[in-house]
Amino acid sequence: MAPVAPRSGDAIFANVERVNAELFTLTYGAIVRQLLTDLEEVEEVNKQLDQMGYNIGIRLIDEFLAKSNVSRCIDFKETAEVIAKVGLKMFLGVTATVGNWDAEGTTCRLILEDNPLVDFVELPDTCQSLYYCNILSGVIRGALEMVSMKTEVTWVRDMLRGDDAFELQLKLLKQVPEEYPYKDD
Ligand code: MYR
Repeated sequence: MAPVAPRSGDAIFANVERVNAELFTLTYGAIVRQLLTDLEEVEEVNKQLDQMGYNIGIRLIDEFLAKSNVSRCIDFKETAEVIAKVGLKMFLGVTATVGNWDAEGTTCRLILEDNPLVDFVELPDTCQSLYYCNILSGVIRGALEMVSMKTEVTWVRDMLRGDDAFELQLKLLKQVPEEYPYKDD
């Protein structure tokens, strides 16, 4: 029998990454399915996914800032680019294209180049109003809130609902000025 050729470290890591990504995708699918069973109403599941994402986002921002070395953004346009090119890449392995800015520079849209959350997913007819990826919009909203930006993050296109892309709208509602934490006596 021919000896088994050892695989290079790179090949093993690529394989581990792929398996981790699949496990993550399948685990997320199982969570959504459980929520649908428990909550029954699709609208409630949408809310719950958003809330779960928010709870993750408010914690994940620390890891993001520590690992990315990103410093304060000068405006919301820069923030959106950082999310699209650094944040999504770091936690989801994808990037997005930012566009469709309004005149004030407070609303834009992000088109995801890919969406690993939906691999293997098909929505049954009873769930056509489900925002399956609402966890993601919640994560972004939560993370931004921790850096003083109150936002509304919504899906405007969703391929699981028959659209031709995954597109998020980011709307800056309020930028809370950060206060100097110490009082001068
Ligand atoms: C700042 O001005 O303080 C920097 C703001 C950077 C915010 C970046 C938020 C990253 C959110 C990551 C989303 C990941 C989704 C999977």
